[in-house]
Amino acid sequence: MHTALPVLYSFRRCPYAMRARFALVASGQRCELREVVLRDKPAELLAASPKATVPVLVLPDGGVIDQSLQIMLWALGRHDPEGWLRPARGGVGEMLALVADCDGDFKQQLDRYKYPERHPGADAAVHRAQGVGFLAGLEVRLREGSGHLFGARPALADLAIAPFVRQFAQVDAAWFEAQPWPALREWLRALTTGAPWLRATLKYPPWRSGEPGVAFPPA
Ligand SMILES: N[C@@H](CCC(=O)N[C@@H](CS)C(=O)NCC(=O)O)C(=O)O
Repeated sequence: MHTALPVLYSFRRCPYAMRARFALVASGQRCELREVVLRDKPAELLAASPKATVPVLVLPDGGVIDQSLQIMLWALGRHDPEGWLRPARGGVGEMLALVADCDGDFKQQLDRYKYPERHPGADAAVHRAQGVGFLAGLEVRLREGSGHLFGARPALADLAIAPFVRQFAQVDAAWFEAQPWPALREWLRALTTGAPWLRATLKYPPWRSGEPGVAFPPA
């Protein structure tokens, strides 16, 4: 079947794929979603993007966008009814800088805190402590910005970063609850229980080559 819609290779629980799906939902950009099993990636994904990470968006003209943040910017650049690229405070450059901090050092600490066994010599407690600075910084921003990272309403940075904060929070929920971060907890709670989050995190069966994917965003 030839389709005029972009094809999104996605994995439900991947925080990078989540942020791409959030932007596709916010922009109303329709696509064909193909749920991937990471240990058994489809040949079509590998052909489109040999680096073989999700998310990957294949455009109808054959163009390939294989970085989650670029998928967000592409979708929102086409249609941005909620103003995710026009935050109430600051601008896109500042948002991208904060996302880079998340994807850089914070993600490293998260991986070593969550899966110390995959990183020889890693001590979970040390990496948790090293992730605290980023989270405490978010708490300050949320208090100053009246509830969101760049002002009073959600923007690109909130949805790009929240999936990673959620993973960090879930490693040891009791520890996270005990931290002096009420604004961060409320931000996470509100985002993760909101309709856009729920719409973007529905469960789909793995895609099989030759079969159509599912229409995304869901109706
Ligand atoms: N920089 C990439 C990172 C994407 C990424 O690392 N995704 C993980 C899943 S969360 C992945 O596909 N890993 C490859 C694998 O597990 O085989 C992006 O922003 O899209």
